[in-house]
Amino acid sequence: MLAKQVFSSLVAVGLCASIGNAAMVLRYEFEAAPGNIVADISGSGTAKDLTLNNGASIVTDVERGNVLSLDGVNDYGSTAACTAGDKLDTQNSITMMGWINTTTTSRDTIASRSFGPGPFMELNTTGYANKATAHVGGPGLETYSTTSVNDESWHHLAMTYDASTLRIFVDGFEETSAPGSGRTDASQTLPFLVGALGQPTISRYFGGLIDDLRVYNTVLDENEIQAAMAAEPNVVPEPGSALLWFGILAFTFFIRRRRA
Ligand SMILES: [Ca+2]
Ligand SMILES: [Ca+2]
Repeated sequence: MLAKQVFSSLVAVGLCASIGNAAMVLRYEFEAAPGNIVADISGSGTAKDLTLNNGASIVTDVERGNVLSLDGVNDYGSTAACTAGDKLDTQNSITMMGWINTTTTSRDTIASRSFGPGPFMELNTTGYANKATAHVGGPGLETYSTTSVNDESWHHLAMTYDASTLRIFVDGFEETSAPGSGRTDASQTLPFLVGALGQPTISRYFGGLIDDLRVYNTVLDENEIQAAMAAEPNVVPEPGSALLWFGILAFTFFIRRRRA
């Protein structure tokens, strides 16, 4: 009986893990002890850990626990070079999201997969009045938030692109979109960057704090984005998995009551 219960528990855990991580291909929570390497805790494929460069550091924030701190001068994080067909070669669907806290008034990139052909999220004051920008380089699309997000408080930014529409979400709500077509990017081998824009020259260094940065290889809708951002820092159930866990716990309780 005990073996059967253990097996059932393992199946449940495995089911949750696969559902919770099915679409997430990259995640940095910045909770590990300070150091130069930030673990990719997405649980998807080969981990793409992030190397912190030029003084980028992990600091403790009263609201969000450990977060990434960048100086806006030359700090950034980078993965190893990507390869065509790897888990970040998202091609026709992508969601990028993360929390930011900044007062920057320059054009700062929050996260990017290369320059030119790649997708990126940034704060953009070059003609867009402190608005956030979502960009996908394959079809050359951009769309901008209507809310300013450089007010020194935490904001959640998300961008999605499904090969037809680019959308930007601020604090869980869609603000603008732009129509387009084609891949998110040309297949390329440049690293994924946090806090800067990539090749040919690394630039647009972000000044401020970043937390819980994620990339999905599918498009999340507004409800799923809100579910992801609503979770407590450090204890973040993925969309769908929290409900599944509740169901499993309720079922286990029901069975135990019947046997008692
Ligand atoms: Ca964190
Ligand atoms: Ca520095």
